[in-house]
Amino acid sequence: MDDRVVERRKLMSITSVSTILTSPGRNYLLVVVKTDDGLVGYGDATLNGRERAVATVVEDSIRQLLVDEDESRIEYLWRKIYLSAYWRGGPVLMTALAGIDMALWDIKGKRAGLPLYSLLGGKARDRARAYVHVHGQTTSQLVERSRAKVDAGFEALRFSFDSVDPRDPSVTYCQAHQDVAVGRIERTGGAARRDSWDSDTYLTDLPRTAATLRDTLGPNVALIHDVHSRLSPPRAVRAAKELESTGLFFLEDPAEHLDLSTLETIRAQTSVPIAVGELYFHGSDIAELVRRQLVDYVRVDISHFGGITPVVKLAHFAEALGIRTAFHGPSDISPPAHAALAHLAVHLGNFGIQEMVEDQSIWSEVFTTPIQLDRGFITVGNQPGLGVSVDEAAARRHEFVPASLPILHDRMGAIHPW
Ligand code: KDG
Ligand code: MG
Repeated sequence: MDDRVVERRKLMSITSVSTILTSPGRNYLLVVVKTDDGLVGYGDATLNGRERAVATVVEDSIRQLLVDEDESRIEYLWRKIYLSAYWRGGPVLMTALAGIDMALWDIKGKRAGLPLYSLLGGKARDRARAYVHVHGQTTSQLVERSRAKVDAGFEALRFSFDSVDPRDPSVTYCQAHQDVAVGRIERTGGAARRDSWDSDTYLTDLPRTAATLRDTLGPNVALIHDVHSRLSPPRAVRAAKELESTGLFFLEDPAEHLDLSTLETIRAQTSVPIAVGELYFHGSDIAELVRRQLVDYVRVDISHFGGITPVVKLAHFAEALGIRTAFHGPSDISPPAHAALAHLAVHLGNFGIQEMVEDQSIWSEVFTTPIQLDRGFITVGNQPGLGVSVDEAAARRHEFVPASLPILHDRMGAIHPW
C-alpha cells in the first residue's frame, strides 16, 4: 500500500464509542461515535424503560469491537457486532446496534458532505405524508381534537381513546396514549402506574368511535387505529370486520405480531389494510410476514431493528412484494432516529406514510434537526449525514429519570399486555 493510502486509512478509524443518557422531557439514549480526524456521528439507541441496559451493552461489549476499525465499513461492522456473539439479537442488542449503525451512517454522510437520502440514491419525492396521534378521554373530546388537527392541515390521524367501564364509571380503560401531554413521560421514579383494561368494553366502543370520527371528518382524512396487539384472536378478527365500513387507512397490530395465522384469517375475511412491525427486531423474523403478504405496511422501529442498514434491506424486500412502509415513529425514540426516518421517507420508492411526533418542543434544548413538519407533510434539509446536531452539555444537564410504561390490569386483577 502506498503511504498516502495508509495515511488515509488511519484518518478513517474510529477512536471512541460512548453513550449519553438524557431526559429533556423523555428519556433518550444517544450513541456517539468519533473518528480520529474529528468527525462525530450520532445515533439513537432508546429502548423505552430499558435505556440503561442498552447503554451497558454499548459501553461494555460493543465499544471494543469498533475502536480502531475503519468507520466507512458499515456492513462489515454491523455483521461484526451482530454475529460475534453466539446469542445474537434481541431488543437490547438490536437497539444498541441501531444506535451504532445510525452514527456510522451519520459519519459517512458527513465525510461525503451528503445527506443520508442522497447517499441512499436521492429523493423519490419532495415531501412525505406524516400521521400524528390524537386521543381523547371522551368521544367528543377525541372528535374535537381530531377536527382541530385536520383544520391545521393534517390529513392522517392515528386515534386512540379511553373507555369508561359501563359497570363502574369510576374506572377508565386507557388506550396506548403515551403521547398525550406533548410526549412527556410520567416521571414515576421507576414505579409503574397501574391502569385498567377491558377488551369487551374496548370492542364495543371502537367501531362506534371510528364511525363517529369518519362521519365528522369526512372521507378524505386517513384514519389509523392501533390495537396494540391487545385482543385475543377471535376479538381481533371481529374488530377488523367491524371496522371495515370505516375505511381505515390501516389497522395497526390487530393481533400479536408473531401470530401469522390470525393475521391470515383477518386477510381472508376483511379488506382492511393492515400494518404490523414495531415489535420485530430481526429481518429473519419478519420475513415470513412480508413474504406471505399478510400486511400492507411494514412498520418496524429503526431504533430497535438494528438501524438504517437492515431497515433499507427490509424496505426493498417489501417493495418487491407490493408492500409499503409506515415505520414506527413514536415519541420515545430520539431525533437521530426521526431524522433517519425522514430521510427514508423522501428516498424510498415504496414509502407509504410516516408516524411523526407533532409537538417537537421537548427536542429543542438539546437537538437541532433537519426535519420540518408542515401541515402534515415532512420535508428534510440537506445537511450532511442525518443532519442532527446535539448540544452535549445541554443533554448532560437533563438527567435521566427512571420511568415506566403503565401496567394494565383486567377486571380480575390479571396483567393484560400493554
Ligand atoms: O414504547 C412503546 C411505544 O413506542 C408504543 O406503544 C407506540 O404503538 C406505538 C405506536 O404505534 O406509536
Ligand atoms: Mg403501535
